[in-house]
Amino acid sequence: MRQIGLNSNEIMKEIRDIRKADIQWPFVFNSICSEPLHIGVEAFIKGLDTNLGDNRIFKGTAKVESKVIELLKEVFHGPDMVGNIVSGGTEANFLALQVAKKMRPEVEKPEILFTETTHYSVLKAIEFMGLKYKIVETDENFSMDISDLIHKIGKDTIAIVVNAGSSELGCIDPIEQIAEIARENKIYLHVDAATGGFIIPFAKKLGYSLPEFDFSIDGVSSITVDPHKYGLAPIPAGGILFKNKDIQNYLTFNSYFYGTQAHTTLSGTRGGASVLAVYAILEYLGMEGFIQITKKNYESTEYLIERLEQLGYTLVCTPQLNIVTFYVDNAHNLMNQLETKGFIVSVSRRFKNALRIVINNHLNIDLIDKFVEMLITIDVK
Ligand code: 0PR
Repeated sequence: MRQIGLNSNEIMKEIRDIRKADIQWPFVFNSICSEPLHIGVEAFIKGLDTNLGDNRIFKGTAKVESKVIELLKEVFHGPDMVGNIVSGGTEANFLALQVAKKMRPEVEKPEILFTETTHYSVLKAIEFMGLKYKIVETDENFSMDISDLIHKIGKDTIAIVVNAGSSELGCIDPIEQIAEIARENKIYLHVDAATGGFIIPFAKKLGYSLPEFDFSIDGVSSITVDPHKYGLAPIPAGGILFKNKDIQNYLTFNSYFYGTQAHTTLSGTRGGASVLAVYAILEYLGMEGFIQITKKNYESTEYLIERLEQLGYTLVCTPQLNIVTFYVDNAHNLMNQLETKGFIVSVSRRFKNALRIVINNHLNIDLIDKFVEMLITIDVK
């Protein structure tokens, strides 16, 4: 570290230069996260010194977290829903599996079932928590295969994790059918809607026919839904929602100080800035604002698909959300070439011969045109 500190102007100039090396949003075609809404950033800044690990100090901000959950009750059809704004989808998935594990102390080798399309945060949680798992097969739509699920359920199965939708393809599992099976077998059902949580409810209002995924389904115990993805909040802002307080209570950890509230999250010290940002965005956009953003994202997605199909590309699957994956020759090489031209796309390890494009709020039809023109230049068919 330097002996004598620099002046703030110099430091801020360096910070601005550093940020110039980051890819600018109009070129980001692979991200489930997006440029946060300005109102969210403003609210975030107002909360930089807050810590929801100590609600005795930050009484005002703590109340806002309850308000956020209250606002989301209607969106996710959970009248008795409780939850927290956490660091992201990974923490939310950890918390859900921890509840599932604590609910079944009698099971010696607890096992979790999910498909290969499930986000790797679930595998992280399993490894950290010493759990076992089995992969359930997917059907032709890359959704959980019901007959294989029934086949794989055993006496040690404590939880099923389903996608709404998957991070690679945006596929939604048949959650209603799975919930029925989970209920019959008394198995905890967690929905990972980190990606789809801020899309599906609004897309349904626009008339898109998408499967049910939330607490309206009897048997769903918890949902991961991330404001820092399609909720357009600044990072970090994940969300864990439980159907009711009795379920969340399995997570309760007492602090060792009198008067400090019991914790239900992984982090102790927890920034309230995220909570203020999420609240500001929910209030600012309202249902109608989210519906309009979702409409634009679907129109852009449909436009991209149309252009790709005109060029002769074939989709890996018909997207349910705003993720488009299409087959190409030598995907890795194409991804690298696009990157040298400034465009970021992804190639998944499972679909090695396909490019994956994520449409989010920072993209529009003009930017899609620019991207497609570049694709044509590089990948002449
Ligand atoms: N569950 C699902 C369905 C997800 O899509 C993700 C992240 C998670 C859980 C984990 O959430 P956190 O990353 O908030 O802990 N999905 C993205 C992905 O892996 C994360 C991401 C976002 C990656 C933007 C790259 C990027 O530029 O695809």
